[in-house]
Amino acid sequence: MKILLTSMMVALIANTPALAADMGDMKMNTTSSMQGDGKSQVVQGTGVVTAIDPVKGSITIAHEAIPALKWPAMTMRFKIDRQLASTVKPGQHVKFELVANEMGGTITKVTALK
Ligand SMILES: [Cu+2]
Repeated sequence: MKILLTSMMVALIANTPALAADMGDMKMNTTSSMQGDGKSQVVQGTGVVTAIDPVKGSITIAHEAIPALKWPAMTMRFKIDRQLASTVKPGQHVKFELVANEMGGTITKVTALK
């Protein structure tokens, strides 16, 4: 499983210069937030939007593994600002920034990928 994930990530990085740059940012963000209170962490990830609830202000994303949080790939719901939620649609592959904590997380940035 670990070997599979690692080789997937290597393949992704090799094929996607932009993603490689994002991974670098993620490491820097992780380092700086670990010097803070340790309760929340800003990380970046990618995934596919599976549902949006603008009324509740939630978005469900089938996200890829987030090594900084030791999260495997999974589908989960996050909080999101309603206006931000309106910028993406279910089915879109997105890049996102997440403020993660023990209770889940809040999406603070989300951008559709081509
Ligand atoms: Cu998750």
